[in-house]
Amino acid sequence: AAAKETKSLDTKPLDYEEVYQAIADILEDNDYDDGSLGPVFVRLAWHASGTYDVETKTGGSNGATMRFEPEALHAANNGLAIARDRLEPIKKKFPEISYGDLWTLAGVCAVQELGGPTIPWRPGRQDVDDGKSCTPDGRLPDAGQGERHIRDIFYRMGFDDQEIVALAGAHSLGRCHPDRSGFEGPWQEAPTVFTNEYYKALRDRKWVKKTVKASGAQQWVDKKNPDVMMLPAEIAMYNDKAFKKFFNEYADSEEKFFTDFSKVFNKLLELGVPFKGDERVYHFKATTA
Ligand code: DDH
Repeated sequence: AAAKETKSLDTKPLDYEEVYQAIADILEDNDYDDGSLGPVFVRLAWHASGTYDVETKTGGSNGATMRFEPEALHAANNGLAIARDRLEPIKKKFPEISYGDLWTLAGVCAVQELGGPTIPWRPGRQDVDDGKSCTPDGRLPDAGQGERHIRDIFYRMGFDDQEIVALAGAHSLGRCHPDRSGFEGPWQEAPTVFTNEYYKALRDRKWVKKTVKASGAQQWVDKKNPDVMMLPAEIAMYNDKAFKKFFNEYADSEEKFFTDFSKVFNKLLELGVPFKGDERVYHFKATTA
């Protein structure tokens, strides 16, 4: 009995505030892309979660199946090994956290630290030990396709038109890499600051077609600043009447975008997670605020 007592006194519950802080501490890296790992962490959290299928209740961030083949090799996940590897020292430091919790927490941390809204987050994802529950390829959106495909993909996850458009605003962060997706460039000039500039760019700029030299992929670029880009799927979405209404709402109001993004990103990261219901919901405080 004495030994048992000592053990329970020694085991400190995992402090997710500490994990959040540890992730915040590694975001800045002047040798990587635009100086921050934040965008690729957000993409990792999204691709881990966006495999969910409401009908079969398969996929999602529970399990962290992207660690295994074949999911690790799906073309949509090109480049995400970088994000997974960069989070490995944090997993070593806090071994009790599941990879599913760590990756989604990294997405939350990155959005907040780069100036975005507070995203409620709770732990509860359990890892699996092999790739048996990897989802089939093709569950994530194909940027070369149009609005019908995008609706098919996101309705399958359980999102509606407004939520699809709110989620797309994550492209306020980061860039496309020719060796990962074939596309090239950021969506606006400040890819490490979370704002509604993505929506303003779609609404206000003149977009012209361009072929990426390195890959042959077709994308759209800002006529005035051809370093800035949009994906074929995004121009197609913007030209859809029902989607356009929401794009313009978010271009008009960053406040509305932040409120809606917080809800929908939380929903995305929780798809298919078997919460017990008594988990504490965290609202982490951004260290940069
Ligand atoms: Fe995305 N995204 N995404 N995206 N995404 C890419 C990069 C990033 C689509 C295609 C691409 C979301 C939705 C869509 C982020 C977050 C989110 C790239 C470039 C392509 C292509 C990858 C590369 O070359 O490195 C398409 C299509 C859609 C769609 O909605 C139709 C969503 C929902 C999110 C989210 O997080 C909620 C982020 C962040 C990046 C930047 C990554 C980086 O390394 O930088």
